Amino acid sequence: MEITGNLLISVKRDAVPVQDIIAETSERIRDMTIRGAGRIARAGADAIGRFAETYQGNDMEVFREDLRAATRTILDSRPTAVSLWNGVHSTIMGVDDAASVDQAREILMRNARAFCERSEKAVETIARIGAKRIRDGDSVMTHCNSSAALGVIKEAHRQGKEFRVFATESRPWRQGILTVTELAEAGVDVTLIIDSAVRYVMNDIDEVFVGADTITSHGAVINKIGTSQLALAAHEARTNFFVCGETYKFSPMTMFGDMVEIEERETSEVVRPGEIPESVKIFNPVFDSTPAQYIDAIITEVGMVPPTAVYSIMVRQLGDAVFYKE
Ligand code: RI2
Repeated sequence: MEITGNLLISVKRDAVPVQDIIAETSERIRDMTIRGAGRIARAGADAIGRFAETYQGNDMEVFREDLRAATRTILDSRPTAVSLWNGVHSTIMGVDDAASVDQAREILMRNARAFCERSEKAVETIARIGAKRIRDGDSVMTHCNSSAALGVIKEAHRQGKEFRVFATESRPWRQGILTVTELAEAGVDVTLIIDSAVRYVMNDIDEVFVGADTITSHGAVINKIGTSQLALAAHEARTNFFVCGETYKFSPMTMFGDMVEIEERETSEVVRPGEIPESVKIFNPVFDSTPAQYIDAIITEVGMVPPTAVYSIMVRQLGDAVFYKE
């Protein structure tokens, strides 16, 4: 088995469907057909589960090698959201102890299902906790398209609260279009603004709710590019700034000094071909980091916590795995 670019290619035997599952999921995550940190985590876990379910062969050594390659392919699809890493790693947990391919298959399928269920439940819990912070008459701002943040807004609306939402366009992918469509369809009073209107509008905003791709051990939040600008503007306007993030968005690697890789995407996402002189360089980072001091609270499925609490929650969840290994 070898990895060529992003495609899993078998060099040992005839093509089997497991390769299609992994290659297809990886490609759909990479080209953003599947996007959003929670969704890509569930898609990654699910792909590994389906890989196991349809795997043919009984040689444990070959299976381990194929699983390693499949895992690497999924993880290489997008680099920033640690949710993908956590989703995949909680799926493969315990598989090293399996004595046979059948046993490994069972573990992987069970873990994948458990992760997806845990993830969906976490988003629902966050919605119920966060909705308490929206009051009648409030103006709320959100950025990009976060299922956790939109869950909060939709839950408050479902509870009959009357409020309005300002949603940023979120260039270059314009996920704000998805957000306003989703909220309008749910019956929420929603206004689309361009990204550079954030500070102008912020004075009228009561709460900001954004999602998270990765949360570091010191409470910084990595989320869609522009998030830190919302946080700065909110801080200056004394507006509450809330991050909605499931605990599988906490990055264990950051406890041991690793930096979060910020994904840079194609320049073609920013300008059309021929629109600007060829000599102009384009820089397209798609995430940024918001320091803990600009965040009022992180709304997780284990409660609404200050960013400084992230480290202790991670330690509790990781247990013995917390000891540093090279
Ligand atoms: P949920 C998205 O990334 C956005 O940055 C969003 O805030 C974050 O994932 C979390 O999304 P992208 O895939 O998990 O649009 O809350 O690059 O859905």
